[in-house]
Amino acid sequence: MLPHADDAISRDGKSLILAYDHGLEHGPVDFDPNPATADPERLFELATHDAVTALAVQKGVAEAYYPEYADNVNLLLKLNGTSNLWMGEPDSPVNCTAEYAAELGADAVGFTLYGGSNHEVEMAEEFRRAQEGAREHDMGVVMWSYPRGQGVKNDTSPDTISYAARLGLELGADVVKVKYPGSPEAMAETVRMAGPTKVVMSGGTMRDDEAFLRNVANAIDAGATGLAVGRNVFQRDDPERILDALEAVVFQEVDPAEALAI
Ligand code: FBP
Repeated sequence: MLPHADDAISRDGKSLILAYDHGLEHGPVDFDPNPATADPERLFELATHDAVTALAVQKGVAEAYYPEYADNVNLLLKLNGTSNLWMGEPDSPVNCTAEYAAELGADAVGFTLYGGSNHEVEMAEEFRRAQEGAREHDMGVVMWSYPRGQGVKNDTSPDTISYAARLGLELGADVVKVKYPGSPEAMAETVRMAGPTKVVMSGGTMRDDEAFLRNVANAIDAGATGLAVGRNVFQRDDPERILDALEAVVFQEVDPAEALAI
């Protein structure tokens, strides 16, 4: 990683990446809890919230919607991604080059690596191309580091998650996005293994606002620099309200209960 490479998608060194690649990764079912979110425009509007430091989308969504929001939203372009229709060993086809991401105005690129999959070797080689392409165009690199597949017994164990974070450092990511390893102690070890690569916590679906914010606060106390979140924001009835609270927790380090009362 290079110093400051992720500045364009950070605020005071912290990040709140709004992830919106679910239409590809999971399909329309993810929009059911809040049907308005099937319209990418709704997410671009949410991404103008002060709390959001970048919006992560696939190429097609960026082509269609980003030009209108280029002045108000930082673009994190996912370069690979796969649909939920694929039933084979975890893999993620490359859908976009770093060069085209730069042409679209991306501030950073995102890339999923499934360490432990039978496709890890090819994916690592594809990541190399993406990472070096991003360097040529001064874009930050965010790795979605999700060990899974035949080589992985437990994809959320502390050892697996700290290894996932370490892959981010070893392969040259500026920011590595990992699942929460279950405890603040395990998160602290994950952050230690990532060295100068920043660690952001990945989302999931938690319906209890305070419990969700408490996990975020614990991760930050343990040294994570923020989160990359999708469903925990856009599936809520009032996504703006949780973004207000996240802004207080992530950037002002306000206690979660207090943040919800603001
Ligand atoms: P959520 O916050 O909604 O969990 O999204 C984070 C994310 O990494 C998305 O970018 C991606 O679409 C999804 O999770 C992939 O999740 P999985 O592969 O675990 O189903």
